Amino acid sequence: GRDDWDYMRNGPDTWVDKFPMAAGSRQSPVNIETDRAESDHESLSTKPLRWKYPAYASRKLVNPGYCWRIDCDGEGTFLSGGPLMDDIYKLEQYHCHWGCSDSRGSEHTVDGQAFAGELHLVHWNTTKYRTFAEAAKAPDGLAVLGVFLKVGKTHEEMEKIARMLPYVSHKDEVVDIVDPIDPSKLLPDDNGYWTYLGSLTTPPCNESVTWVLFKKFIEVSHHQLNIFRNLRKFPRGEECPCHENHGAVINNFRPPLPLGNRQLRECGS
Ligand code: 1SD
Ligand code: ZN
Repeated sequence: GRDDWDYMRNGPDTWVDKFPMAAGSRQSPVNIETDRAESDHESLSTKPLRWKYPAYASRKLVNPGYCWRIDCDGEGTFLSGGPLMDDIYKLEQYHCHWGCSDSRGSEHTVDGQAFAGELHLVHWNTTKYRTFAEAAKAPDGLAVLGVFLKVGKTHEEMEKIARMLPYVSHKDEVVDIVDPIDPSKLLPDDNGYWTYLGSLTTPPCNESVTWVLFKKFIEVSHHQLNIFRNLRKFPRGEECPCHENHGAVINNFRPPLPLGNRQLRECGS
């Protein structure tokens, strides 16, 4: 069925059996070969990438069984410029990918190196499409901002999320966010980025995403990542269906796929 995929037995190698789009030529993630990036000043820098996220945009924290996710009220949010040019995108949700240890967890890699995690802010094109679902099917429908997580000091804004995760420890649990969480505080303090055209990294792997990956990572603590690793893949009250890792949500990343003949562009340092 629709939910019949995971990162273990029904892992990325098998997704194509049920989700044919996963075999496409515009898939994500990819390994960023920094030498291959073209600094395309004319088209990327004339209109800088700009965003605005009001504090009240983060509404609900959800455990869908394969990550944590914060669902947003896109009203008043804004992402435009850079590779998105004049189209206006709104924030739909943000979520995270991580490993079982601090040496892996990111989806994209940089010159073959993985990070401990990767945060994704998922936006949709409100200039051209009427709903998120409609945008998700279009080649220019979605824009995802990706931020690499590196182990270091405690991240203050991430701590607000970490503190709430025990309330959604099991699949399908949801809590309202009362203490505002500002997604712009989860972005690095430097705006340099790589950009390319790709896909969702989870089934059905629609080829609808303009990816923007910040060059600079953010730091989160080892303890904060361990709190992510405490999420469970199964609903409360149900017996753990898996004997491995007590049903913990870990290694929820898809390995890199070929960039092929796609263009990789960069802006800033
Ligand atoms: O993994 C997410 C998935 O959870 C879902 O949120 C989807 C958007 O509907 O996006 C993918 S991803 O490509 O942003 N990783
Ligand atoms: Zn993601």
